[in-house]
Amino acid sequence: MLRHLTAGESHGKGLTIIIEGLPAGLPLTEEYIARDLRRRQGGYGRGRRQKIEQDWGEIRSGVRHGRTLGSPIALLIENKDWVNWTDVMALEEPDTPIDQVTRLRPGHADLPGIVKYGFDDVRNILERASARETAARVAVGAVARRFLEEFGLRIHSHTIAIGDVEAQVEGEPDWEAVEASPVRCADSDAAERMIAAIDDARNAGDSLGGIVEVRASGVPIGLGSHVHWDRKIDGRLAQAIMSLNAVKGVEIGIGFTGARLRGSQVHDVILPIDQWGERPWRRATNRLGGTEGGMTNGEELLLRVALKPIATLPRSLPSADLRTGEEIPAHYERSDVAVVPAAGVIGEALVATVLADACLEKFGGDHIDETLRNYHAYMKTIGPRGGAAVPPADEETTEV
Ligand code: EPS
Repeated sequence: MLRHLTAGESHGKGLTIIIEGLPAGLPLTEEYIARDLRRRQGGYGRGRRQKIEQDWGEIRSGVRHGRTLGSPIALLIENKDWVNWTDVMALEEPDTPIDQVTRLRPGHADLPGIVKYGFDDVRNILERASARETAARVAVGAVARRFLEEFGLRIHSHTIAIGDVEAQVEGEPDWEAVEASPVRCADSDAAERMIAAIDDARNAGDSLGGIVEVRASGVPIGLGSHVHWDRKIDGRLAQAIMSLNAVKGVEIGIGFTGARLRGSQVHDVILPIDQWGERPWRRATNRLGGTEGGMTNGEELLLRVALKPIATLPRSLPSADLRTGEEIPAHYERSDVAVVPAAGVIGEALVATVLADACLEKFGGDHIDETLRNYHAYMKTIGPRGGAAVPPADEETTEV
């Protein structure tokens, strides 16, 4: 329902994004999108590139007088670094030969990409494989988030590990503390150790990975479907998350831990109506992370994302040269040390994009008012089938 395409190379002119399928009438501004773009660029462990870029999504179409038109939304994010790469990234054949990248980096797209596409310059692969593209995905996610706010749905993320340093966070993290933390971690003691670990890795010419958690609250029951594999919400979320550079694992709820427990220790007991509070069909626990049978179950959505350390290493790993096949250290230009804090922000965007798509599928509508009418009507029907009174749907909610 909500489709998007991104285009752009890391050191080309910029990133181009087209988003299609949002209803008309949704308030949307460039400033709103800029907030998430800025959050993605921050975080301790970033390299020199982020000092050059100041990402801003210019809305080129699909919005008039502050509201969406229902037509495709086109966005442009300029690469400020492009001016330093005009020869290397020129559209035309260069007059003098450009140095080719042939020293393959283990862990990056270099080797499979060059073999698959038949090039002899790895730059033709690495430019698009670069995580620069995640700026575009965050712009899409920001537009999706704006739509989801209309349903009172909120999405946050925080860092739970960098390298072998793990945060101790019980219950709901303090989101303000997360946003203020250089590593986006709610446990300030762990945050200090994470920063020290990043410094150590940088001094050693190495990189670090980690784990982030993405949480979505206010998610209505019944997004996705049990009826077919590609409609299952958990499958769609996992696919979106796994499409992020460096991700090697995704867990929903207690994930792998649940595999070692008994059913009675895992499944979330359904509470009776007198214990529901503001939302219907509440659970005593949320170990399954908000999905059952390929659908959201009304509990908070909990996803954990494992990132491998960045593949570009100042102290290069041994590798082989594309031309000769002989041993040579891997290519190095410049890189981040850790992108775990940024990955949380990108994870939010990916979850927002999937949930916005699923909300459109469920509630439809050509204008946002129609979408919200359908949403509120649905929320009125979801109580006990015998007709007992249910807590009201969030009819007043238009913003978070
Ligand atoms: C990246 C390498 C670095 C990162 C880049 C992703 O770029 P450069 O080679 O220009 O220093 O900074 O990420 C971004 C540009 C960004 O905006 O996140 C890579 O190889 O994936």
